[in-house]
Amino acid sequence: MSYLFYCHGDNGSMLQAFTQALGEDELIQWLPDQSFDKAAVHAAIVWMPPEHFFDGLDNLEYVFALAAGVDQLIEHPGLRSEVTLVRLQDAGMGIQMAEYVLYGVLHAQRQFGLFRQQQADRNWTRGTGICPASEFPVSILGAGVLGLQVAARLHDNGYPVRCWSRTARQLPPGIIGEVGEQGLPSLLANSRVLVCLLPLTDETTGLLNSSLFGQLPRGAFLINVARGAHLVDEDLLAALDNQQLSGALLDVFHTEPLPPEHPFWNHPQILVTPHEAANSDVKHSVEQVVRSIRQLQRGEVPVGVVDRTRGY
Ligand code: NDP
Ligand code: OXD
Repeated sequence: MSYLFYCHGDNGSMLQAFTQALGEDELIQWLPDQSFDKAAVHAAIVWMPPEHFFDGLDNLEYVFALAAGVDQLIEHPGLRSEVTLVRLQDAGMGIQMAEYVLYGVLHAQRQFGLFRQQQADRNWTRGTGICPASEFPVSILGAGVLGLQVAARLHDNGYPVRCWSRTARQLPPGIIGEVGEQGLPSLLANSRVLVCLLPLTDETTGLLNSSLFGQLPRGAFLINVARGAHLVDEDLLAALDNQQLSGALLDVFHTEPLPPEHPFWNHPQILVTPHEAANSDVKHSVEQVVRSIRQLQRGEVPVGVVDRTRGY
């Protein structure tokens, strides 16, 4: 079987690792205007494929996403809905995501945003007291592969943690779960920091808006590491202006790279990072995809098959 490969931003290491791991199977690197036997391609391995990537791939059965989130693939106009989509699970991202979120939570809890502004003004004013982690609750929207690892790290660091999911989940001891729309108000009311780790779906697009911010305690801090389209940008700016929120750490944006004229770049209460909260690791990604390929060849169902009806 032939596998068509495209990984945006790959420096060659992902391509080389897949070529070695697939052995007998042919890996074709997708290049613009390159001719190859499209009929022989039954599977593709991709991250951010270009617009015409899927053109003419009439026998395509499987797409392996080199990412945890598959919103861009689900929305890709060239990808037929009957093609089975398999995503990465963790692949080294859980640990990195937990570190990133912990940094943001510490930033909020220890008032580093305030001290950063004071430093700019050479202003030596001591804080209003240090709130212990045990009195600084953090909530995570999403109790999936990454959300649960973030939750465990924050819990280990002494923060009370709540997680929100669509369906009831078995959670590790000490972590409170809230489910569905009815569970959201009490989670929000108990959040000094709100972390978004949801997949982008019809239900979750634009969820981080004025109405949701209004249900958080005054002065709460937002961390968005999921997708830019979860956030209504103007509503965040308004919530910072009226001090409903004290700050935000954002890794993902409606348009990436974040356009130079975007107000987030210069906002004193917003920290911007370039979609770097967590990167999939080459070794784990290749092992996981090749394991899934072999499972499918044996007629088994691999982990990470996307349910298109729920959108993740
Ligand atoms: P999972 O699919 O494992 O987890 C998703 C979680 O969200 C599940 O708990 C799910 O609920 C919950 N959920 C989905 N829809 C709803 C809803 N409508 N209401 C309430 N809860 C909902 O995903 P991962 O943890 O692997 O990844 C999460 C996202 O993180 C990715 O989709 C991607 O967008 C983002 N990401 C960002 C990275 C970065 O560098 N910034 C890197 C990697 C991922 P249930 O448990 O009931 O299914
Ligand atoms: C992902 C990402 O979804 O990097 O894996 O955003």
